[in-house]
Amino acid sequence: MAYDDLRSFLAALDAEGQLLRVSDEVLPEPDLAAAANAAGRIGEGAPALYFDNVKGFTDARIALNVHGSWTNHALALGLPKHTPVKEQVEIFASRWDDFPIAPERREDAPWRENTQAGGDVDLFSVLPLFRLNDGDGGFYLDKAAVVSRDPEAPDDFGKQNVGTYRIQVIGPDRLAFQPVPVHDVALHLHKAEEKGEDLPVAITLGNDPVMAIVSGMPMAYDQSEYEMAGALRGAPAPIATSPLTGFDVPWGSEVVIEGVIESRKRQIEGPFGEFTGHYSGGRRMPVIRVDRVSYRTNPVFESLYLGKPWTEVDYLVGPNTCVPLLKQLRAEFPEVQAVNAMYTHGMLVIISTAKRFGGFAKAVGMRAMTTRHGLGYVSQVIVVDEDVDPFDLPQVMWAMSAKVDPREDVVVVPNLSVVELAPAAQPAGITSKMIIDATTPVAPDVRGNFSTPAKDLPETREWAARLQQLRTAASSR
Ligand SMILES: Cc1cc2nc3c(=O)[nH]c(=O)nc-3n(C[C@H](O)[C@H](O)[C@H](O)COP(=O)(O)O)c2cc1C
Ligand SMILES: [Mn+2]
Repeated sequence: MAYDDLRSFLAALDAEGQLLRVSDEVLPEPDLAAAANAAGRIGEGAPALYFDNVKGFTDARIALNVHGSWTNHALALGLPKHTPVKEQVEIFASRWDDFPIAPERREDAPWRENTQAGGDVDLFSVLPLFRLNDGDGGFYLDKAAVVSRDPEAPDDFGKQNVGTYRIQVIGPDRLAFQPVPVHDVALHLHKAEEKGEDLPVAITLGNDPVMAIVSGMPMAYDQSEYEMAGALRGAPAPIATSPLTGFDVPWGSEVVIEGVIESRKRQIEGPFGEFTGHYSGGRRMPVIRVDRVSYRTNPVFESLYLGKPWTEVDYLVGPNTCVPLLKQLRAEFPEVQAVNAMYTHGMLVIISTAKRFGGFAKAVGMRAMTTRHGLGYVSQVIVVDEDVDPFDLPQVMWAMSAKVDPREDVVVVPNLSVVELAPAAQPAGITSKMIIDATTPVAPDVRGNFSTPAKDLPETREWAARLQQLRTAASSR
């Protein structure tokens, strides 16, 4: 089942009992963010939240926590709601192999219904804005997709980018945003600023659930997020041409904001409670002038709470970080079995791999750090044997506790790149990184006493099935 817009997905969540409508009057602050924060504290399976009675707003519809549980993530991918997370990652990886699926261009985009342009642009009249964490410096659009084109290749569909970057609303027609240097929009902006040109952008808000996933996914520079959305949906992604920039934007979005990133201008943005569980400070960031806003009648404003994990962002960027790393590693090392990069957008990654020779696992770890995403995020890598499941943390802890000789198996490399947001970085943007090789040494690496591993008994598999049957029979009595 592919959802063409946020509304149809909210309806599907509702039908599955995964949308909680809060109809009692609430305060915009702190109720909205506190409710979304709480959704991450009530155990697995939390629903999306929908508010339409918010004090001070006469006409607001606010959706939060839309991807904020494995249940909702499964439904976003059109899977049965109880699909275990490891299986969701496997299915995600197999759908990736269908990339690219060309998008389908449609004419009748529903966000064409209403327009503000030029001096009439007033984002405060369209969006029911509220702050998330109590130290935030202002109002944020933190689940929007930013569409931009490579100024040197404006007709290259693959190089047109769709990415999620936090956006602060600093005026009725002004935004500031934070492009991390390893990301595609930063590259586009760099090219435009070299020429002294503004960079046009289209920002889409309230997107279909798969667009939200691909927009935050670290794919290769020239891979199209729309063509990846098609692969993940199992159907072409519906797109439309935005009226001002002419960019390709999701057909079903609630709001489309167009304008330019003003060349070489910077303004204070932040602070903002981030995915690291810490605030970024206020820093000088690029600014956007908004020239046109298109929006649906009765738009739904979607936002996302993030802070101390786990929150919605951790679900949203869990599988979508695991799978690109898996594919990029396997392209060079087919021995790699599985990648669990679900901790803080892959700041810590667990990789299982077969080994060709001694030292191999450490090479796999180093490669993870030098992937594009790795350059900005991957700071700690735990490498385990192919028979250890990186999604089964007790097994990973067993490998760490039983197979690691700290002096030989922990590699620390100083002064590598990381996002400025990494709280442990020193100075901001620079960190040491670590590989823990928790694999069994293989020749010519002859260390330790690993010659007699205790393997599961040959009959165990049969007995596991038997126990399951006996248990089912007992519970149905
Ligand atoms: C909710 C959310 C907020 C994000 N905020 C930012 C941000 O402010 N700046 C940034 O560079 N990346 C941010 N990211 C991460 C990027 O979206 C992600 O790494 C993605 O791969 C970047 O796309 P790109 O590779 O096409 O540039 C955010 C992701 C999510 C899901
Ligand atoms: Mn991209």
